Amino acid sequence: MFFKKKKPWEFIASSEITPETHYVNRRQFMGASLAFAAGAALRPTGARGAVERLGRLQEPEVGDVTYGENLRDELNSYEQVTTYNNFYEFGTGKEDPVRNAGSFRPEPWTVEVTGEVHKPGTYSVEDLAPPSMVEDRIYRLRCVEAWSMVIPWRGVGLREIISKVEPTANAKYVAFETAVRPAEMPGVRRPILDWPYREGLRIDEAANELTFMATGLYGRDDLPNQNGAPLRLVVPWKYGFKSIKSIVRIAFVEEQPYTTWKASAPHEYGFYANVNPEVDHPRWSQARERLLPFGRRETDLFNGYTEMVEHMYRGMDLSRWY
Ligand SMILES: Nc1nc2c(c(=O)[nH]1)N[C@H]1C(S)=C(S)[C@@H](COP(=O)(O)O)O[C@H]1N2
Ligand SMILES: [Mo]
Repeated sequence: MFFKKKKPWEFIASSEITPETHYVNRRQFMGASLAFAAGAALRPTGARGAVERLGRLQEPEVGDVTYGENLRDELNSYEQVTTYNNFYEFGTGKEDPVRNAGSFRPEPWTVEVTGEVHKPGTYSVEDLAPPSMVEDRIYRLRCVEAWSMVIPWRGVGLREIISKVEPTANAKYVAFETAVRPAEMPGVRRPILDWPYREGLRIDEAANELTFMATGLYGRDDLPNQNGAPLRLVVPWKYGFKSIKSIVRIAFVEEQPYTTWKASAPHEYGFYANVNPEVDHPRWSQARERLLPFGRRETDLFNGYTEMVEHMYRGMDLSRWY
């Protein structure tokens, strides 16, 4: 008898993904969502000033939730996934994206594909992620701030997009850029980061089977604005900041591209940014993480995806990946 080995995104059956807005994980989240709401209420809110120092960004929030025991991996609720976000174009608070992204218009949308490709051009979201190719995948998202969520995404493998645009042999890296729309994105009116938000991957990382371009979540075909509508990257073995949102430009390039967080604080954020419990952030440990809304777990090397990615880093110095 032949057993097909399960892919890492198949461990939670897709039948458990429901399109319900208030999907509640039966065993955990009845109590948890109350704890989450209480935590949110206790968390300091209010506008932080324009003078906010970079050193204060991407900082772990501690003391605002009650730690439970290490939890099994269970889906976070739709509400958690769409109301606790990092998307600095809409502000630096966790509730800012959901609060401020309402007037963002993700339609119509085009993505410019440039550089070392045989088929450069302006593509629609449907060109890049045709409905016939869309699939659901459950991934843990591990933020560098030491929290994680388990999210059921919908979208296409980035490798499908790469094969469509046909990189040349000179393409060694892929660079991504987020939209900059001051009228719709209050965060970009302030120099919080060096806009546009930019991220990148080595070409083999981009073509890895795990690397995903999300166009929806929770069994829905569209992505909420605060999660990066209409299309955003998901790179589950790397810290969340690599998973760039609302992408307008994809460039295939020869040299390692400029990336926003590395440029902002090179001593704190690297290009590779692979999840690694043994390499602490200079200001906090990465050994453990808060599994939102109220759990706690040990952090896994490569966020638990070692088997599918470690071959790409053989010979590299683990301690320098940060
Ligand atoms: N354009 C853009 N992309 C971004 C960010 C951002 O501020 N701007 N934040 C990143 C960070 S730090 C994280 S943890 C994830 C959060 O994704 P989520 O809000 O969908 O959970 O998005 C990443 N992508
Ligand atoms: Mo993050």
